[in-house]
Amino acid sequence: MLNPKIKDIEMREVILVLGACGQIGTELTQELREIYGHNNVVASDIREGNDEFINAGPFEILDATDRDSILEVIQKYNITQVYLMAAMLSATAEKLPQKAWELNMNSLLVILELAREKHIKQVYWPSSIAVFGATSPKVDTPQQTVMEPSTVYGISKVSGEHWCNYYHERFGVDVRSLRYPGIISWKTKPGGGTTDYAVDIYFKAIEEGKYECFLKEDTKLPMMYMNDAVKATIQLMQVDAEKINVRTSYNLAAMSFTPKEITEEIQKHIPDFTISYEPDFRQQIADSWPQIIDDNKAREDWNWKHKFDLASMTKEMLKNIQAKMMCL
Ligand code: VAH
Repeated sequence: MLNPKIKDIEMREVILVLGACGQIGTELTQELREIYGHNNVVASDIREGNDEFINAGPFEILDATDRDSILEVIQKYNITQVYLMAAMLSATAEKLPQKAWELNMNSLLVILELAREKHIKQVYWPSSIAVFGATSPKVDTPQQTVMEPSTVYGISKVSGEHWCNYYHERFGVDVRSLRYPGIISWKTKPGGGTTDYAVDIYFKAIEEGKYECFLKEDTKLPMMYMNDAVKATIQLMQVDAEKINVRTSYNLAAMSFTPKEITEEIQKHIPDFTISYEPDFRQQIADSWPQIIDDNKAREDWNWKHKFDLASMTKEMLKNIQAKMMCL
């Protein structure tokens, strides 16, 4: 009988999060540290994060496309899992198409190759509802359907999904992925996304009592509260491999709403809050995306279920933003 301690060490997961200072990366890293222990989750990003984050566990400055530096960190900490959260989002990607492609694709290919070479046991890579385009069904968008994205971000994500499936089928790499909707959080603001309005609106409602929205009032988009997104990500990585029947990326959903609907929900708490609409280039991006996602495959295969809806998320957002402002 092996000394149980040795077995534990052999089974110990040590996780590297690339892009740990981003909107999802920050909260994902914090939750992983709660589960696996602070010293078993190495946070990394292209630049230093805030002190609280840096001092909460191991941190490394890493370029997510730099294979040799990443391999050095993998060997330094005996990494077993990599969460690749570094990416350029939809709106910024339209301004820097080549850079977006390089970051979003080269980082994935580096990690998939390191996994093929057995330096990593398991990989998580986020896709997005941006993989769908104007020719995809807008309502109850299925797991498999026409996918003709018209944004650089969507093109990089649909390409990445096929690379993930190829590396799994051809080399047995255990890479797992979710098509995130717009993610809403209060701890770390998003950067460069088309769905960012749904975060900014809460901050502006409290700070200024008014918000100028860059999308039209009836633009319905799939959205999710950060807690649900982090829960789904870790749940997918922990489920037994035989339960996973999709190795491109799973549709994931919680709610869909328009700027008008989120405004009305905020006004239940801040009655004088007002909104104006000045659509910009991001309207065209949003118009190419689905309105309501069918995520039954994730619910059937690994028992996914969301917790937050628009009303409960709005309560959480306003409560936490107000508390955060009191501390400033
Ligand atoms: C973006 N937040 O707006 C991201 C997301 C579905 C949208 O991929 O680009």
